[in-house]
Amino acid sequence: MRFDIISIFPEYFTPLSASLLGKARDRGLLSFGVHDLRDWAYDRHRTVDDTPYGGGPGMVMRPEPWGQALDDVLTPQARLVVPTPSGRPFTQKVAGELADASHLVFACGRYEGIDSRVMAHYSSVVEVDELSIGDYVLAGGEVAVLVMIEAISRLVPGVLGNAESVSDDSFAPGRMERLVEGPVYTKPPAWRGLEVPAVLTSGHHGRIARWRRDEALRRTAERRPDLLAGLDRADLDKHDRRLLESLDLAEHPDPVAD
Ligand code: JEK
Repeated sequence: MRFDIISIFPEYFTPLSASLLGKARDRGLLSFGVHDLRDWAYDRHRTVDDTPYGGGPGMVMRPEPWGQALDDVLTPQARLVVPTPSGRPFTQKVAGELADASHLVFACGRYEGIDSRVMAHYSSVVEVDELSIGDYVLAGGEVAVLVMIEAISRLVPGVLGNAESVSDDSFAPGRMERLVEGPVYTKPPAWRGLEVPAVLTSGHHGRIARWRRDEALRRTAERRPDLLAGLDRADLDKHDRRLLESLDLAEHPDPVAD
């Protein structure tokens, strides 16, 4: 899979050479092109921004450098991803859809964002996704692109080892869809007076699976009542229902958003 990133701060992307992504690149599974938008700004000061039409605070990115850059970098099979606080939510499902593409181009805005005509124009050239990584305001698209690339890359076949399977992840399609995972433990069996739950060292694989499911349901109810509300009753077995009934599902202060 090929990733191209266009930004006025290309130095933000040095982490792509580290860790999991760096190894996947060295193994030929991923490749990255990081581009400085100012390379396509041809005036004497290499200007990329201007005042907003209609007035208001801040600056907006001018369309011409983006047009020059995207005409050079896009390919017919590419999808264009534009992070923005007003985008559709970037979820595990969206990450999975983007992981099926062979070429992704990311346009990182700064200031108050990119002149909307850029997205309007390229929508008739390639698939364009305006996406948001969450309900808070960043200073630009760069960090959002790092988040998206990390989430997408680990879904590309071969990037994760067999040991780190993707199907048990919170939000992964399957039985854990719409649940967060419960707590995890490793050695030593006792640490500062805290013991690992006995079931995990019992060797009873059935009981361990059931315990993990219970803890996932418990934690989802506690921390993500929004996810619990969206759970399909058909995905719950008798034991799941009994566990949920045993929990105090009284209204807690909403731990998400607001
Ligand atoms: C891309 C520039 C900064 C700052 C205008 C927006 C309501 C008006 C843009 N989840 C996410 N949060 N932030 C981003 C993101 C931020 C960006 C850019 C992505 C390009 N900025 C900026 C203020 C405003 N305000 C909030 C009031 C727009 C993002 C993602 N993905």
